[in-house]
Amino acid sequence: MRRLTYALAATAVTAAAPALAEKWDMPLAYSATNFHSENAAEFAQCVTSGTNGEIEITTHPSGSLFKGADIKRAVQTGQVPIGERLLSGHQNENPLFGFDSVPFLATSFDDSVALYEAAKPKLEEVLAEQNLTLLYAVPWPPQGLYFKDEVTSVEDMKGVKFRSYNSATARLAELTGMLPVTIEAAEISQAFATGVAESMVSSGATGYDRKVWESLNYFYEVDAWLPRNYVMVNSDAWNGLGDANKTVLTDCAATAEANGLQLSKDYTQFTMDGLAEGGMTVAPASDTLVGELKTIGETMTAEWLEAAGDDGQAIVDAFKN
Ligand code: PCA
Repeated sequence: MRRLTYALAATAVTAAAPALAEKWDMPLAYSATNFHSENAAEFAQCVTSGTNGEIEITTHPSGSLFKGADIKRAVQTGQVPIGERLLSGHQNENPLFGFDSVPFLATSFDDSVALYEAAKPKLEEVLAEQNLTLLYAVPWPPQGLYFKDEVTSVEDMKGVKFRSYNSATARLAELTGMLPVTIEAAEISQAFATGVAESMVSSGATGYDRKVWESLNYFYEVDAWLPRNYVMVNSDAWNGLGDANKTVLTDCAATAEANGLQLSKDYTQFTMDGLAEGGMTVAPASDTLVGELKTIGETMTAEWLEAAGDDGQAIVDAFKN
């Protein structure tokens, strides 16, 4: 009897002993002041306090730990357990990652959410095959066009040096006769200041965050698409967690997804106002330009559907129904 009591006591002591604290470094591609990064920092805090420090997440913004283009591989290979990246940044690897950058497919926040829900099961499957577990995803505000000089039609875009952030934006440049150069958002202020690039497609939020009015003069609202950032965990790291900590991460992720969406909505007008205060002309694109971009959008949609095959078509069908 006594032996049994001791045995039970020993078990109780083991169970009560605090688990070894894990420090998780979380690379982010975008600057600390960007709303995605601020949201990720809150998510990190939520996990750290929710797990009583058993998992302590530290965010590393601006591509300071891993450059944007290297973050997914770093998480996949376990160099870091968690990270955030622009999802469509991987569409050259698998067209499905570009479902949210098909021009004019989903142009509002509501449609962005519906498209994401339609794509999520397949997205999770593709990520799982790569040893990645999806935690949350947040859309950027609608994408518009930035230029140095006034642009009223595609004709005005010919030969302009254009900063791209994924293969869809590089293709857009090609189809409008511009010269694409891939540059991470964290480095665009310098690229514009030195003339390496003189235009881009992006959100008001990124232009505002990077103070592009120092080099550029026009922002045309196009609402072409709303690309997402997503937060992924290495699946081995995920599987190694206890159920309680998994629940904390999942709950904090759900909060971050909801908060991030709201922040993105709030930032849409706020940052366009900020661009105007910085001295830029902020206006809807001309009817001519919109019409021409829609035609280009049809070409790009057809190309994406061709590349993404049945899975891509199934996402579009689920979104439209
Ligand atoms: N900002 C990011 C992606 C989309 C956006 O609005 C960027 O320009 O890199």
